[in-house]
Amino acid sequence: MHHPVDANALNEALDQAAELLRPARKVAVLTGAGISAESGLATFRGSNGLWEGHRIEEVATPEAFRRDPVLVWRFYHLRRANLATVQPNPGHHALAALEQRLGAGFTLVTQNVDGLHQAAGSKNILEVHGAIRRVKCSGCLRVTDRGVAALPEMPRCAECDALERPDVVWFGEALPEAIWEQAVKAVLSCECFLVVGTSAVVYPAAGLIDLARTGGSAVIEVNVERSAASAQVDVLLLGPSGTVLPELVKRL
Ligand code: BJW
Ligand code: ZN
Repeated sequence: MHHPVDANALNEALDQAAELLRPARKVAVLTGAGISAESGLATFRGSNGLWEGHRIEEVATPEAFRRDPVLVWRFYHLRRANLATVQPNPGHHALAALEQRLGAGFTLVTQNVDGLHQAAGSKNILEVHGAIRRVKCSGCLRVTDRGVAALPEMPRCAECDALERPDVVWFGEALPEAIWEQAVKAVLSCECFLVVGTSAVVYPAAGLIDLARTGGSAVIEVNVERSAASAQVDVLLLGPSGTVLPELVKRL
């Protein structure tokens, strides 16, 4: 881990990444669960990725919710309660600082539903998988922001009494169209694309990496290990985003 050769390799990669990022006036970022790991939130596919023995593909689907809404809600109640206890980490803050530097040229596309980018002060955020602080009525589709306050075990809509669900995107569901379109536009027009803390296996979000390349952007990845995207990036920064991102922004 702390072998000097590794430290040197990361240092050199950080210099290369800074060279790509420094001249860019349009920058897009894609974040995944890894950026929130250092805030204490479990990732989906890591060693702590199972919840009570269930894989995410078994609880984050409309079928699972129809079959066993109590189970699915239990999973989300726990994660909502957990959110009340965690804070953004230096990785989130570094991205907020990068936005300060770039202004309107900066777009943050996040797969995360945890709201920690907002808490760190990022502004131009596209939440392509929804937000866990919001619930959506499964009947009339009304969306309400509930923050992280405790909810009834099975929350029901105040308007139509149908069962409410978390306003997140489950497997097999479409991403919010307008938000997705903005993400595609930002990624196609950016000069530098930063991919942080994602296994890059869930589509269509992972497809943004290909799209960035198609649009001619440089791609920088930050991850503690190689991901499905690593073979196609220009610079891979192997390390925790909470230390790597502040280092990168410092070098600009
Ligand atoms: C660190 C770190 C540190 C750790 N520092 N790094 C076959 C091929 C292609 C696609 C499909 C297919 N079969 C099915 C599909 C479609 C499916 C899909 O992609 N499945 C694949 C798994 C195969 N996709 C969908 O269903 C999507 N919808 C869709 O396709 O709709 C089509 C449609 C069109 C029109 C009408 C109707 C339908 C929807 C996908 C929704 C995903 N939802 C979830 C749950 C959200 C709610 C919730 O949070 O509960 O989103 S699943 C889960 O995975 C969550 C995440 O956003 C997403 C991505 O995970 P992420 O963020 O990458 O996390 P991990 O855990 O995988 O990785 C963490 C990474 O961090 C690791 O690499 C670590 O190394 C790293 N890390 N610590 C830096 N300190
Ligand atoms: Zn309703």
